[in-house]
Amino acid sequence: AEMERTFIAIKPDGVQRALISEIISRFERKGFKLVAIKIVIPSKGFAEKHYHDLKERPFFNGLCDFLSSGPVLAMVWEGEGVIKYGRKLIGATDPQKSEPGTIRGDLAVVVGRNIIHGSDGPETAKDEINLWFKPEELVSYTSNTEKWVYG
Ligand code: DAT
Ligand code: MG
Repeated sequence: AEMERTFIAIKPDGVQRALISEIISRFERKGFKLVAIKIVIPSKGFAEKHYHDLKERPFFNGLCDFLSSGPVLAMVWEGEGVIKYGRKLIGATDPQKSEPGTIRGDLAVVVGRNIIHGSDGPETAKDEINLWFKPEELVSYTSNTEKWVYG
């Protein structure tokens, strides 16, 4: 299987709303593998680095204030197609447009409080994993479910 990794973060609203286990469950039950996890309060400067692609947008400052306003659950998930399918599990950026069944569709209401982040492609996944985690924080292991998930 062609394994890839993506960066997934539960934003301060998701943590405060006690949605950590609900969100982790959706990735875990799908068959994806958790290879890194930690809870951190990012500084404003760190949030600006994370969202550097959006620095020209009018909501950039508020977005970075929000991301640094409380604990964030940072994770790396591994699996075949996990970058693209992770985005599918998450749903559209605006929860009003997210389908029911998606994380944002089921659990969030407005774009400014959409509870979760997921890398949008292979390049950003690599960059975001490197920004949030040291190499030694990523754990390589064989899951006993692999032969049942992948055949
Ligand atoms: P996504 O998080 O789905 O990758 P994005 O990268 O375009 O979306 O934007 C990052 C975050 O910025 C998004 O999760 C919520 C916020 N955001 C995006 N568009 C916004 C808007 N029009 N108004 C307020 N916040 C917005
Ligand atoms: Mg994005």
